Amino acid sequence: MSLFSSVEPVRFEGPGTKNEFAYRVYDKDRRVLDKRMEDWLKPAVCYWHSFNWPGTDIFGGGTLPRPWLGTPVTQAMADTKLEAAFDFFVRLGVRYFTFHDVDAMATATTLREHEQNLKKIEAGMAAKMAATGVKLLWGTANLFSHPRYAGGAATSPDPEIYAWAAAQVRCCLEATHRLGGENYVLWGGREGYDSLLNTDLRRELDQYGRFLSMVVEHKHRIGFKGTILIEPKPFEPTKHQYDHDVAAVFAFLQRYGLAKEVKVNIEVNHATLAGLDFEHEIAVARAFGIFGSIDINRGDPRNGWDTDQFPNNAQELVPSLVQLVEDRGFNTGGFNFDAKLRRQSMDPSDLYLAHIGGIDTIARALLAAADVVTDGGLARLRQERYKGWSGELGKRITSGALSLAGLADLATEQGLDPAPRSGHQELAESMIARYCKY
Ligand code: XLS
Ligand code: NI
Ligand code: NI
Repeated sequence: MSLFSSVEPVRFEGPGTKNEFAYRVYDKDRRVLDKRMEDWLKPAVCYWHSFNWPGTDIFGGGTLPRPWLGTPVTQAMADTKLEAAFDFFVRLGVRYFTFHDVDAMATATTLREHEQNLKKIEAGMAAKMAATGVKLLWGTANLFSHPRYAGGAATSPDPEIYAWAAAQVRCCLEATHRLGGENYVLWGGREGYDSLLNTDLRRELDQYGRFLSMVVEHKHRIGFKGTILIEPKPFEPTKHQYDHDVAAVFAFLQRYGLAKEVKVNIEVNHATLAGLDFEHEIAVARAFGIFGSIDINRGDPRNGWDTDQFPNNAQELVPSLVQLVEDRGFNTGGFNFDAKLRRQSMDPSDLYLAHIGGIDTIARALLAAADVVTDGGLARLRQERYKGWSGELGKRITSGALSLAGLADLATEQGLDPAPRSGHQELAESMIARYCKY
């Protein structure tokens, strides 16, 4: 028995069901193109917001019953939390979870204690995973909550704090590896600044580059085959975060020679905060070959912070899912629900309802995206739009055969007089809308 035992295992019952604790669309074994729905989506529940956040905000205390939380968190509390979390994963019927080191373990004050406590809960996780078949999508170290990290971890002005962070990451990366994690995430929550007046930006970036290189080097040393992921976010809690968006992360990876080693975990809400569309972030990551995984929690268009809401608008997600389907799915990534309940959603059943709604939403978007890709109209529209580039002139330009002067002379001599052509944007948009029927 756990806090989450009152809900019967959630099953697919189809769109007509009256049961709120059933999937209407998410049918894990349904074949979508060449893959099972579950293999396309790989939904994951996060430990942090779901079990480790009591519903506090800056104006008020916890509202959600999470009896295993306290200061400090004892091993018994961590064990109760583990029990409740796995009970939830199994009843919800998801195959993956994600966690931060401190979400799962008993509170530690020294590094030795940290290592021991993480190992203890790792043993508990390993046993639960073996018994249930639940797998780890990614692990990550929390390098932002403890007061020591107020000025950053890898970008801290203090090398002793940097060393603490390194120790935490080594423990968590190794634990993730032993647990068969498919990825390891670094979200640079405080790797940024609140004021440039007291910040040596160049030094901090070099420190961060070195940190990441050490992580990559250690990954290879221990034989971890998963993907190292950076999670871009423009700000919050800091005024400016160095991993601002996918393009900024790529520039950083290139500068420190890590572009082939590290990919990105793109969060919908973070794209919104950066003033970018989620599908833009995916497109940039694909263009640079660094697309990894997704945190599918969304923001609120009128609020300028990470509201971390469960997704509920499938149509909005279809352009992103089209890209995923065009790529034939994730490599090591998945859809992590890095999402928070609202503070008034204090019934244990609310955590189920939130995830069921969110998982059905991504399932709807997947089905629509698969139809769009099968239809082929959108791909044809794009192909047609760029077809000049497969012609002789296009090939000569992209091959590098022409200089600026050579190209200018050619244009002048041939008297080029190209007519503008329609981009058919409205048609493209209606091609998405027409398949949003699930
Ligand atoms: C915070 C981030 C965080 C990362 C993991 O905004 O989304 O939850 O996903 O540290
Ligand atoms: Ni976030
Ligand atoms: Ni996230």
